[in-house]
Amino acid sequence: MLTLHDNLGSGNAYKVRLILSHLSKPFRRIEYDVTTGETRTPAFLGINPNGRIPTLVFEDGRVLVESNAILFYLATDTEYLPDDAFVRAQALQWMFFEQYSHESFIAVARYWRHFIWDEVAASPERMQTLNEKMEKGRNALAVMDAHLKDNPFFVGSSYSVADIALYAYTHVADEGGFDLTPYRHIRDWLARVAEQPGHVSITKSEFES
Ligand SMILES: N[C@@H](CCC(=O)N[C@@H](CS)C(=O)NCC(=O)O)C(=O)O
Repeated sequence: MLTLHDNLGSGNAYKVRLILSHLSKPFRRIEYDVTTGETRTPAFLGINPNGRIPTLVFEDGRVLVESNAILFYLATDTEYLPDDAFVRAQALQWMFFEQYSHESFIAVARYWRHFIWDEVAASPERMQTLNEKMEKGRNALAVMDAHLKDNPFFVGSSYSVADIALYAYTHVADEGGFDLTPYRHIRDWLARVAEQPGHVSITKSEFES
């Protein structure tokens, strides 16, 4: 069985739980507290030298890290990865966008506000950085909203790994202080994603071993 080194608060790890649920693939879950360095122990660094979850371990011992690489692998030969090479590359385009222009601002703002707020609020430098991240996060939301004005999903006309990657932190962006009210097309898309068969919430841990 697959083993997911996981954290229930993490959007990156949620991407993996979500596609596994869509695919009805059972997995074992091991929870780590990412606020106390549990992914930085020698034992965990032996599995993922980068010290981060999600980390997926296959039955034969192979290890795959980086949420969007895991999504890409698990979606291969399924309806969640487009067949057409150009559309598949467009899915990757949005997944790279997610990691560089979205997750680094929206996920980090959420982590700071929702998980380690006292530490951040006590530091004027971090509060300044937070404001900068909020502005860049709003830029990413504007790019997404403009795309979704004319498209039901991020690539092609159906739900794919690109939507899973972008849904993970967008649907909890309010926990990072982002108000989604102005982004009507994003809100409609969030509702469409939540209607997909096999959808689970970010905190659902039914596969826990
Ligand atoms: N680019 C990576 C980011 C993974 C990541 O930042 N994981 C965080 C939780 S969301 C983590 O493990 N943090 C613990 C640490 O850095 O010690 C991915 O997409 O999987």
